[in-house]
Amino acid sequence: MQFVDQCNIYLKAGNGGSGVVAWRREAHYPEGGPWGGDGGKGGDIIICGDQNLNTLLHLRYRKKICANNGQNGQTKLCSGKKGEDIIIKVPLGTQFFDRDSGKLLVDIVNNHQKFVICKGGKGGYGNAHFKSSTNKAPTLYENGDLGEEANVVLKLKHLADVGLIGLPNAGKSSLLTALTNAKPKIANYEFTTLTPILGVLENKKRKIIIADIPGLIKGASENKGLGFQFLQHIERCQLLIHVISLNKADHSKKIYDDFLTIQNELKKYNKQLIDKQQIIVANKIDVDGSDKELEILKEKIKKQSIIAVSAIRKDNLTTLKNKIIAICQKQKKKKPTESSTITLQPTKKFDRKFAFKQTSPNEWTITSKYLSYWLHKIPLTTKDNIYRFNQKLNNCNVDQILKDNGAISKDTIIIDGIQFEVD
Ligand SMILES: Nc1nc2c(ncn2[C@@H]2O[C@H](COP(=O)(O)OP(=O)(O)OP(=O)(O)O)[C@@H](O)[C@H]2O)c(=O)[nH]1
Ligand SMILES: [Mg+2]
Repeated sequence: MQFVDQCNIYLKAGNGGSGVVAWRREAHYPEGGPWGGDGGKGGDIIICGDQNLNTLLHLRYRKKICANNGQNGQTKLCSGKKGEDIIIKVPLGTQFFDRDSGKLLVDIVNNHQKFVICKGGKGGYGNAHFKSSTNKAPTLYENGDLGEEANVVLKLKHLADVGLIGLPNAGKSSLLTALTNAKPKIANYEFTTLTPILGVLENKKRKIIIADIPGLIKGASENKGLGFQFLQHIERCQLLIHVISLNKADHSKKIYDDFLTIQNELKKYNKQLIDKQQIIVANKIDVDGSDKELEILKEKIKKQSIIAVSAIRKDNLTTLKNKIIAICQKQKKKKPTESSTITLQPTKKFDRKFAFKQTSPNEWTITSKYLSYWLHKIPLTTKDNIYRFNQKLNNCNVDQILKDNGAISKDTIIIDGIQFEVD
């Protein structure tokens, strides 16, 4: 199976549907009044943690994911249908970053954890909404809000509790098989494991997830071999198990020197990795001459205790299991980190201050989020709507501010390419 742990996607939530202008025309209701319904809300884009997924492969070719727009309102006070939400399932440990700012938007760590990453636009009101004692037949209506959009980078960093590291052929996958329910490929050649594989060590109190990653070699931190690109998957482990083969045939130099090589590569990747708690496992104790190699290793590595095992013969695995469980039980369960929304379209909360520039002798160009928002929202197609937008201009005191800066009556104002006149 292919393994993908990073991808870029453009996300766009649905736009809200527009409200409509409609009139009640029925027998016995000579002045039926406004009857136009509101637009439906645009679909949200929601991400959801799924413990059955292990890769981002299903998203690799999805360059763009868009939710449906809300339907426009209808006559007889009928609201438009809501645009359907889109749920994107991701493996646990997937982080979403904003591509432009690099900011972490959300970290999905729990099964079924949901997060609305792009909110669908609210539907616009139809004319029935605007009926009042002073305006019994309004031709007021609104467009829906735009759905939020975002360019995101997804990075999968597995949430295993324990990471298995070591040279190729050390017996990492054999150990994973012996300790957990996983069935990784095992073979007597280097780089048998090509992608991270997770296994679960069942235990009364909690499940312990163990990650097996491709073997590391000298120069891994300069991208030699395979393991380095996968080290991100053990970044969040609390415990690392460094597996060393006691079979001399697996080493081109002294076993202790190979041990140092791996420790060095870890340090070069990220200093935090080397500070993690480690168990050193000397594997293949069943091989002839392994006793002697173990003695030498113990002599050299005095500071840390070494657990000697045979993954194949299952020697001493209970001791190892108990030690793993003892360490992991001290750890707290991971909680979702604080997540933030990308609020690209905070409705109506825009600052009323605006920027302006005199673009020719009698022409002023205005930039304002508040006015742009309302210009999108209020189609200038009915008298009432034009009047309503004028009120928005007055809210910003546009005429007065421009006049204070030299504008005169009948000068042109341009907002988003649309022309207005100074009063
Ligand atoms: N004699 C003996 N051989 C073992 C033991 N554990 C693993 N092996 C053998 O060592 C070889 C490599 O084992 P793997 O488990 O594939 O090693 P790995 O560390 O996952 O290797 P890569 O995936 O290439 O990094 C296989 O032929 C295993 O059968 C053991 O305890 N004793
Ligand atoms: Mg392997």
